[in-house]
Amino acid sequence: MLIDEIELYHIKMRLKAPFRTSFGEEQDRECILVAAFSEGLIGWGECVASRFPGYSYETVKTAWHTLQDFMVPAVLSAPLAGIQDYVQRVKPVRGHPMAKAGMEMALWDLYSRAAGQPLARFMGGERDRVPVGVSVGIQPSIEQMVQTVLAFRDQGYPRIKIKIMPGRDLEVARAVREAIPGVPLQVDANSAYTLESALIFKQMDDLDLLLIEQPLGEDDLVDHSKLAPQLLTPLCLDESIHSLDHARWALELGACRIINIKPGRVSGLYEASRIHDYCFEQGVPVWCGGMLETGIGRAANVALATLPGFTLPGDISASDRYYEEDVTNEAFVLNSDGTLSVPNGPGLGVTVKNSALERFTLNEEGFRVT
Ligand code: NPG
Repeated sequence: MLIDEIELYHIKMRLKAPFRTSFGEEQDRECILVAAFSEGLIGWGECVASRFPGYSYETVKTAWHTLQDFMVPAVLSAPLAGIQDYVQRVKPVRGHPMAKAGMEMALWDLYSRAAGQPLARFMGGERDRVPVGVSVGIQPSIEQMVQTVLAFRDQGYPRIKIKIMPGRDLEVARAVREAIPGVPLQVDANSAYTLESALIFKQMDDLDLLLIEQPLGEDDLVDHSKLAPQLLTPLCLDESIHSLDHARWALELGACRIINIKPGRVSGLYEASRIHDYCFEQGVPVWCGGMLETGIGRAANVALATLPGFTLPGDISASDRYYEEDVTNEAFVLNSDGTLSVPNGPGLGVTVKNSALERFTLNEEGFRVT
């Protein structure tokens, strides 16, 4: 496939409510949208790097540079033989998984559109609905956390995740557990602790949590492997897993029993599906994480979550959980059974609303074959 043109859009969208984690607060979400043009078709991708390097070292600016100087030339230099060809071409670029993944998503959209198939089918997924949950940021008080969780429970979210940080952990989790007995609940620390805090996590064993996500440092598989056997609750890794090798190492070390897969964190849907396949063979449950995506990235996450090993509900909430207005014409809506429906149109199955894109765009640039 010959890609004739790539457009990059740096966009900024106001969240309905600020989203606070152990590494900071976001009120406006910034990201990069990638449009790839070929043979009259357009494929869209979303690069999830944020404005601030708190979750990962990548930012909108580093991703723009990496896309412009390396991914765009890799794609425009010669006709592509497929997704794997792209993956090989960008392999020499060390790191920068979110930039790689944003471009890759646009190519997945293009290739599945060209095949006339929904991306989910193109990737081998079989479900037409995927189970989802909601992720609730750190709130100003325990009471506000409980109220926010109850409101999401009442909206029909069947699984709740709450963010925790030092000083706002056990008591908050206990209050939420008491408010929603029996509802699947998990906590996410976003790497905010060290092994010295093991006791806090041991005390969480009484709360019947589905999992504890990324308690320790991103590069700390060793201490995770020391913490995991001290707990009854399964540990799940997010920030620590950037590739299939990381997943294998973490499982071999006993550093986790569950893996959160985010396409942006692992260089794209290709590596994401390889991690899925490996975990599926090993009987290790996986679930799809979220990064407050627009309708574009959300559609890709929904497609990924149709693969059979995604047995736990994803952080893939309905569009109205995040934004008053999305950049896509189609919205994802929560079904009464706590799922999102998989779009059945070709590719990602969503289309870009040009008027919204124009309003949200801070900067745009086009690149053509010269
Ligand atoms: O629903 O998309 C969502 C948010 C899920 O909690 C969520 N994401 O650490 O997993 C995370 C967190 C996140 C959000 C990370 C934004 C980075 C940026």
